[in-house]
Amino acid sequence: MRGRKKRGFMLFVYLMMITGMSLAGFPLSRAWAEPADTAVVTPLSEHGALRVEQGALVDGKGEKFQLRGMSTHGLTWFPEYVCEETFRTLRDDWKTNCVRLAMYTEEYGGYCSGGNKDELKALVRKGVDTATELGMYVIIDWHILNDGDPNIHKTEAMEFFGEISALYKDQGNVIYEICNEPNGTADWECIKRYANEVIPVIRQNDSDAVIIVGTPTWSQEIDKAAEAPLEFDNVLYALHFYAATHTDWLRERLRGCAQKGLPVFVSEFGMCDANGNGNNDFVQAEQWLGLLDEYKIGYCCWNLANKAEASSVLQPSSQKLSGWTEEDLSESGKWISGYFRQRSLEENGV
Ligand code: IDC
Repeated sequence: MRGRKKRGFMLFVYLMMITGMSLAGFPLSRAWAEPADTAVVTPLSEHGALRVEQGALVDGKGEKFQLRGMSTHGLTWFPEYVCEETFRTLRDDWKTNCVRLAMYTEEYGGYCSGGNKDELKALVRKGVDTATELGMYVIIDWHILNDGDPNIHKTEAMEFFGEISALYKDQGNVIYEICNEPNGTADWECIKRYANEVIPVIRQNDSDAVIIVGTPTWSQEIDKAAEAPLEFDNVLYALHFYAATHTDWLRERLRGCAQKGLPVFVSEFGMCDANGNGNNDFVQAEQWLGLLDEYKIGYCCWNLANKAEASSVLQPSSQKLSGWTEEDLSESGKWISGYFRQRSLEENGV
């Protein structure tokens, strides 16, 4: 319906609403007069498509916006958590607004090392579609790790992102993370070469998609990106930390880059050691998240699984996919779910 026709119809509906009458002359039900279900207010319906402006991620209203959420473990290893009931608990109980889908490229029968490509893509689609139904933001993470240089699997990355971005080109909630943690010989020049080829593949389908780019040394050297940023807009640079390993010195680096106006995103962090295990350091974690909240930088916590390691938020004994209680949660799970809730309470009163 366009132009005059649409205006005429809207005027008619408006008159009915203010007079409280239906087409048949009966009073309008509440379902007509008001939104039927207040739960339809979702992170996405409230904030819309995101973009990067003056060094910060902003929402549809142009206000600084923090993504907060959980990262899955490797999709191949823990596919069961990619489902509606899990994501709903993360949205409604943990008060998060985004999910990161970590698809390893080498480890664990990864996408480029013998993994079943069709099954993995189906899981990614299930994750994106589930997040979309719930009005959450979703990050598609090309999880390089052992394969330290993203150029090693560049051709596959270009194929993958070309295919997947064609599917989601019209959606404002899908974010592309093109290389989790470059390391080893992959310096910033290497990463830029890769990004300069992969980003246009996504942008060809979705010209304003937000894209996260990993930085050298397991996504710690954001300063290298600050010295020589990419020439694309709507790009965020990844900083990863593990609170028991990375402390003041990395926070100082973040401060420096944030003050220079570099758009940073913490697409992965843990409260424990960088090996994903060991002891949690909640004092350091609190300092980290406090700083990120101060700068309104978003973050995703590693990892949503029940593996026997400190970074997994669920106890190995827990088989539940949703509605977790304290007994289901590991120490890190209790802490981070509490943190998410507290932030939501402070910001939104719920
Ligand atoms: C770890 C997992 C662990 C798995 C290992 C594989 O927690 O179960 O055996 O990967 O190598 C990262 C990586 C992330 C790591 C995590 C903890 O992005 O894949 O997950 N970590 O080591 N960077 C820093 C820490």
